[in-house]
Amino acid sequence: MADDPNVPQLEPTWSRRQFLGGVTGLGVSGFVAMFGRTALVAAARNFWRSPAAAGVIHLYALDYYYVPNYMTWRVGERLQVVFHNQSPTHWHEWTIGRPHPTREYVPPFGMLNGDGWVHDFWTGVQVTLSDPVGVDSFVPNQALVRYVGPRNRYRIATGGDFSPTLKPGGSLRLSFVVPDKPGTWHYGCFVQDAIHYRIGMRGILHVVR
Ligand SMILES: [Cu+2]
Repeated sequence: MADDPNVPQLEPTWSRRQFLGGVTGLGVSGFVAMFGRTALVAAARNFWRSPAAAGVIHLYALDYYYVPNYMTWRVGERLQVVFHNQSPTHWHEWTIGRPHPTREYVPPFGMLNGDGWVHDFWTGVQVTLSDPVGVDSFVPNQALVRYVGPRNRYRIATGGDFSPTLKPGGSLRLSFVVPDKPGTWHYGCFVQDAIHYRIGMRGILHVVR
């Protein structure tokens, strides 16, 4: 598949380039050679304490990863996340939570996190949904959701965590004030029996005060 010339080649080093967003133009090895490993670690640490997002964030789902795969949100900030499914062929969702403490044995991969979250980040959070395009389904779970426009365009469903699932090419806007839930959260796509999540379709969200 990866060698099929008809398949557009996705940038394979996206994550690493994002990770080193502050040192654009230097490869990892060049950066290490110039500044040493300690500096690289320091850069990574600063990266994890990246400035809190403001305004509109675009979150892209691809096969099988998110861009960006990290975010920092500040409690009380009013944000809009426009979630886009950029895959030409696959359905993807966006959930945020904290991982299940139990793990399960999945041959041939070994011990893996179970699917789904223990805590759904969106529980009790007021969220406004708008501009639905190609929404396959939307599960509000315990969020307090307001829908702009005809509800049938959101294909509201029940079961599982708060989750918009988009068809290929779909998009959806989520507007909310970051709730007072500081700490490290995770986001992921559990489509196809959580295989997407397990092979890397996930990200980290820092919520800071
Ligand atoms: Cu997915």
